[in-house]
Amino acid sequence: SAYMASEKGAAVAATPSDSPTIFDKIINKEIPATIVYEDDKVLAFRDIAPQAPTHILLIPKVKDGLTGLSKAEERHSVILGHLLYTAKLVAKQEGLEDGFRIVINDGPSACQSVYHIHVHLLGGRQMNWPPG
Ligand code: D5M
Repeated sequence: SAYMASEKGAAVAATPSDSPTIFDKIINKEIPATIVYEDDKVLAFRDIAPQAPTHILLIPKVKDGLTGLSKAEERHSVILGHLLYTAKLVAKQEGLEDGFRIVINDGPSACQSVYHIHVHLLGGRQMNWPPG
């Protein structure tokens, strides 16, 4: 894929900002993505650089300033809850009966590379702890 070879490199290159991201193009169907779940508020699609047999990103269709979790305001509580509940539905849909991992990377130290909040849903293999 054309995605940057180094995930860490991509994260270092990304500057936190509220500008439109590649995820807006996915929401607007301007670039292809493998969408696995969609409702009026959220979109779930397969990560282009999967780190597990199942690796799905869940995003709000309207960013509303939510570049990352650290920017959350009280008004975002409903969409944040809906993202997590949807992650559970998609985990079930993906057959992740034995467990799954939810990750939200926030900021440069966590290697966030896209500044449109997204929940990673990972599964289909044994996860390790602590994470990298
Ligand atoms: O995660 C950002 C994630 O976004 C990273 O795992 C790659 C993924 N990504 C980037 N571009 C695309 C497209 N076009 N389709 C699907 N997935 C994509 P972060 O937590 O910011 O490091």
